[in-house]
Amino acid sequence: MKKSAAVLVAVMLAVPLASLASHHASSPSPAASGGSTLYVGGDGPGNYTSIQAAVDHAGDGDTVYVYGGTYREHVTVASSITIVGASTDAVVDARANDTAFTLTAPGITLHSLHIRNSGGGRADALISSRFPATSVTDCLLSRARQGVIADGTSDVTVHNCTFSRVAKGVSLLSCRDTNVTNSTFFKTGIGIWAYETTGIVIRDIFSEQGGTGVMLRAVHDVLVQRSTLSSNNENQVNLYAEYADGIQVDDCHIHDSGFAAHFEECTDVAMTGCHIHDNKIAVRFSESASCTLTHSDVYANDVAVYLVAAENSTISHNNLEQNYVSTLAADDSACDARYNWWGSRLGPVDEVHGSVMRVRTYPWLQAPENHSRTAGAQHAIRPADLDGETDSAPPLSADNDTDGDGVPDWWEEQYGYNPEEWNDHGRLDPDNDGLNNVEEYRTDQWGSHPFQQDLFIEVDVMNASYGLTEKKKQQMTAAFAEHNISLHIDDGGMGGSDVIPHEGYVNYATLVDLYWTYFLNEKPGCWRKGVFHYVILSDTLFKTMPGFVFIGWDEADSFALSMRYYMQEIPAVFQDHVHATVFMHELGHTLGLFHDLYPGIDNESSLIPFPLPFIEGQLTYIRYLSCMSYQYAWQILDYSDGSRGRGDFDDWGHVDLTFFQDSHWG
Ligand SMILES: [Ca+2]
Ligand SMILES: [Ca+2]
Ligand SMILES: [Ca+2]
Ligand SMILES: [Ca+2]
Repeated sequence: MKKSAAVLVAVMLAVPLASLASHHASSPSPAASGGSTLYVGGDGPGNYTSIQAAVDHAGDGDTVYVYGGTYREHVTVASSITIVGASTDAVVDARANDTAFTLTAPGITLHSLHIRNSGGGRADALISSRFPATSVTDCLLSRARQGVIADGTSDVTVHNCTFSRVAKGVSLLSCRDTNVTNSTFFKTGIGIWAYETTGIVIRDIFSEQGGTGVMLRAVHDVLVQRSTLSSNNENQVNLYAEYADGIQVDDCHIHDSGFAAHFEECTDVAMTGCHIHDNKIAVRFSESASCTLTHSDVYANDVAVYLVAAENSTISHNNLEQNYVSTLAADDSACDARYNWWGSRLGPVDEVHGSVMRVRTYPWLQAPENHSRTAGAQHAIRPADLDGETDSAPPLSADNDTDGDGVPDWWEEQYGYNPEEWNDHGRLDPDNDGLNNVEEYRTDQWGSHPFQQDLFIEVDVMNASYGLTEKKKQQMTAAFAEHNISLHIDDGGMGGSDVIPHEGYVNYATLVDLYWTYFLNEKPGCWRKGVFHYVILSDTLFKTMPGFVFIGWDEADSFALSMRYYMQEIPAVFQDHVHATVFMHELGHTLGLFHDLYPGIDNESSLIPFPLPFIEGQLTYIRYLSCMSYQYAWQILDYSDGSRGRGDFDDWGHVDLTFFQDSHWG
């Protein structure tokens, strides 16, 4: 699964960071025409020292030019002006509260700025607009709950921007005619989130190492073109749409992720010219009608096309090769699958699986079609250095901290440090459990130890009756203890556990909001992030999803389980045990155990309801006695140690207690 990713990474590394600088160096205003220019920073006569002061003195058509520097401001813009940074060294820092730019007039352009650190409240964003013709170009947007919010407006343009560590990059809510182009989304929980919006063009975007690249709900007339979505959270979907119609996906490159494209209750979806490989499930149409996949290369996925209650689908003129579990799986679906290349002149010999399906495959192609594989933006730039300078959380006040290193004397004495000699406890992590010594001290009250690996989990529930039983907690704790890891579950005793409100419908966007409200408590600097793994025991997830890992901000430190799913699926007598095993399964993902590490993890073959691939999958992984295998996920409350021979895997040897602080795939 790794070779194409390696090529891509090589390409990405070959892009010098200087090209980022040159992208953003051109400072002339794209919209300056006729108005006057006001200057902020710099040392010219009459220059303003704050952006807000200059903005307040600017009128429609004027330009505010911002010299390099860091401006710790919240700016409200009430006239139709252009704000231009000298380069992205012009930094607007909202100091982890409120919104950086609130736009209250039509026709405002923000160009060539680095905007960062907005607040953690529900409405806080780097840029928030309810007025038409908002334009954001050549900007860097980092560290925020929300990047650009456009709400109830039209003619929104986001062009040539980079989003890094933003929980929701671009939110389009009840908008018309919006464009997001030439932009990069890195470590974004959801890159582009569109709701009840009509007319969206997404072109030449790149999304990597986040949760979901593009998420669409109740939208119409969407074009996703020439975009690359890759290596996003293996438990989420690169391109997800629900209750939407009129979606065209052209020339996109989607690879090395869990699910490439998933359409739920959609109509009129047309994917063409795409290049989709090394995913678990490439394309899924569920309860959807009139969906097509044509002229695409779909290979090296576990399942290439998965139809569930899909009507009137067309899968034609594709090259469908070397998909490991099934090429076309159809459950209660009808599909025209003629004119495909199935990897053999004999056609789909053992490639199509299904039940209650009406699939036509004959005639098929006798040779692969020649598709150009130039699909997808290739301008990936890892904005690795964007996040160095942030306002850090205030230090924990420590009583009797003689050497002022943030950790009190008694703790240092207890663990053999010299309380009169300054230690870099914020970086020291002698037991390599991801908790530095300051965090070990903070969690000392709950039994952590700087020389003994600790694993903390915060559990929030939608119903006070949800949760693990004491007996199951003890069994799970014992399993970890056997591998010298102390498991600490906060389901009430460590200050984080909440009973959170019922949500009628929970999707990835809902989970991001719950994460910010009930885990971070709306504070971007919340110290529990990176210390606790976060769990939501939800009533439901989507319509019928059982559970998955999600990214609430920038890392895969969280998972959610649907309690109703298990109440319906599992006899009451087994429920306590199954809750525990699936809890441990999703927890394992946040410890770095994913399908791309070992294909027996989340082995789709054991789930697919069709006999042949099912039996094959069962036999392949029969010795892998782990809750990470779908085969045993409801039975075994443990990970495997790889000692059982062929098909087994050493989960315990691969547990990475720091993965949830720096998650990555592909
Ligand atoms: Ca000290
Ligand atoms: Ca530690
Ligand atoms: Ca420890
Ligand atoms: Ca909580």
